[in-house]
Amino acid sequence: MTESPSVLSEFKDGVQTITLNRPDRLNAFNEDMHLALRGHLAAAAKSVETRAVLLTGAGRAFCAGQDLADEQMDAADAPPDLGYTLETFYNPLIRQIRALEKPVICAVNGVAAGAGANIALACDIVLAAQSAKFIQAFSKIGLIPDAGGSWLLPRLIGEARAKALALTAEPLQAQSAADWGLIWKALPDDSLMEEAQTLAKQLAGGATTGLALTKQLMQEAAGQSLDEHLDRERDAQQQAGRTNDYREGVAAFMEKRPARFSGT
Ligand code: LHQ
Repeated sequence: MTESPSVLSEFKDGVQTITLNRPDRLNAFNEDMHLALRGHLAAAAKSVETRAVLLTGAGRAFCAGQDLADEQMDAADAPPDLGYTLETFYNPLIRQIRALEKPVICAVNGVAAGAGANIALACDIVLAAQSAKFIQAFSKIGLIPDAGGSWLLPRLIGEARAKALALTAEPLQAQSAADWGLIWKALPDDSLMEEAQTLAKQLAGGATTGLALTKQLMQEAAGQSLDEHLDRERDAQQQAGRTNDYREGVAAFMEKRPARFSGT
């Protein structure tokens, strides 16, 4: 019997769908899964045909975070170096998602716990099944919210809610996550994937450079003054204005027809 790959990847309609695939472990991360995901994201970043990425999980969970049964996590003898694990695997992954010059949509199909929750939140647009929940599980095992969680959470939902979620590890239902502004939408379970694919396809047909610059600008904004940021907007708009897609967008508007963006 050949072992199934820990991450699946499929291309259709300009969208690279990447599926975490260790369902027996609720798609918890081990080294193999990290390396596979990194490879698929790098390929998606490089491919001219890929103009949007859709990340989801196989089975009943999105991702339960770090695989706590992995030998690297064994705290029985000498304490493991979790800083090394973050530096080597999680931090590059979060940076890779944020730097990808294409929209990354996350379809949270079930529970997202620990680093699994924060990997989802690092994506550009997060949709979740109504039955899904987000759990900052770290405090239950004596850890801190990683994979960008302690940075993202207070920015997305404010310090009061962020601290309470992280300190209590209380599960947050998808609908509340949407109501709080932690994610974009909670959707009925049976329509999640269809809606996520429709959205991904729509973005894959968009003006790719403009979308990438929009993502970058919003991510940078938190660390800049308005004055600095106005300069960044000027430069980005200058770049967007030089694309074929800008020309096509204006022509389509004038001709009262849908734009056919090429992504160039
Ligand atoms: C798992 C896991 C899992 C292994 C479920 N590992 N097997 C940490 C350290 C180092 C550096 C990097 O950063 C991190 C970040 C982290 O992510 S730390 C946080 C790790 N995650 C958690 O603490 C979550 C642990 N899991 C849970 O709390 C529950 O499984 C949730 C709430 C996700 C789901 O609960 P249930 O729906 O009741 O499912 P279950 O608990 O029965 O799990 C099903 C199976 O999956 C079970 O295995 P079994 O052989 O009994 O069927 C679990 O052991 C396994 N599993 N999460 N992270």
